[in-house]
Amino acid sequence: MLWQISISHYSEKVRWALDHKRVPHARRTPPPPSHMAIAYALTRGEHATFPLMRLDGRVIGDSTAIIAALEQRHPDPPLIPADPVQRERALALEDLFDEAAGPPARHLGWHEITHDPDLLEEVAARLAGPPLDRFGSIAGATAKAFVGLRFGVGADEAAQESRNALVRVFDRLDAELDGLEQLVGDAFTVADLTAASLLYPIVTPPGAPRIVERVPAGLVRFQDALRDRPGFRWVERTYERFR
Ligand SMILES: N[C@@H](CCC(=O)N[C@@H](CS)C(=O)NCC(=O)O)C(=O)O
Repeated sequence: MLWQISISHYSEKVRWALDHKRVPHARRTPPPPSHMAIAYALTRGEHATFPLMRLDGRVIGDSTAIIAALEQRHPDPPLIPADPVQRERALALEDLFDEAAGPPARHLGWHEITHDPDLLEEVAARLAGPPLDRFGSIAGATAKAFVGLRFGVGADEAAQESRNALVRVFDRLDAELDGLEQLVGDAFTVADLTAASLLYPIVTPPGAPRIVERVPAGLVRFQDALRDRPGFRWVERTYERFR
């Protein structure tokens, strides 16, 4: 069983690993912010975030721990290389993109959504699900308050810091790829999966989660500034080839 948030890029990371390994599973998608209380209860206070996965009777929090456990339980096809040097590089890059790309991608994504009131109502209503989705303005106000309090979404200066952080992530991605197609060796690994999934809210490639069709105008402007970068096109290609 996977507990997830549909638009969350950390949930997308785990869904991609599960789909890649063709692991049959059920999914629960409780509306945020109720997921925090559910996560606390399921992990006895250890985790407040989704995704969570129940595997062999154990509830595992954190996408990295979930993929490590999946790799043990369902080794084929592998996502973590067997070669020790490649393994170390793949896991280090997984951590790097988790930490360097995850927070600014989420922050900027929500910043641009909250600056587009109609889109905010639509996104929040979809996330809330029935019957709350009938009250778009209440769902929108609640979502805006939650992301403001929890992730500091609101100020333009903070959004600019996230843009700067994301440009540094693309610099690093371009350098790590160095013109190649995979980040580690010749095979698709957890490093590729993590970089592509955690950057999906910024690149919005076909095949990535889309709960509403429209991309906010502020995000389109940022995409236009990044579009010709090798890493940006690589995220699109990685979705096309492996998702
Ligand atoms: N390090 C965690 C991060 C997961 C995470 O931040 N999940 C977000 C959704 S994008 C969440 O549940 N946030 C709730 C909160 O922090 O209040 C992982 O890799 O699973």
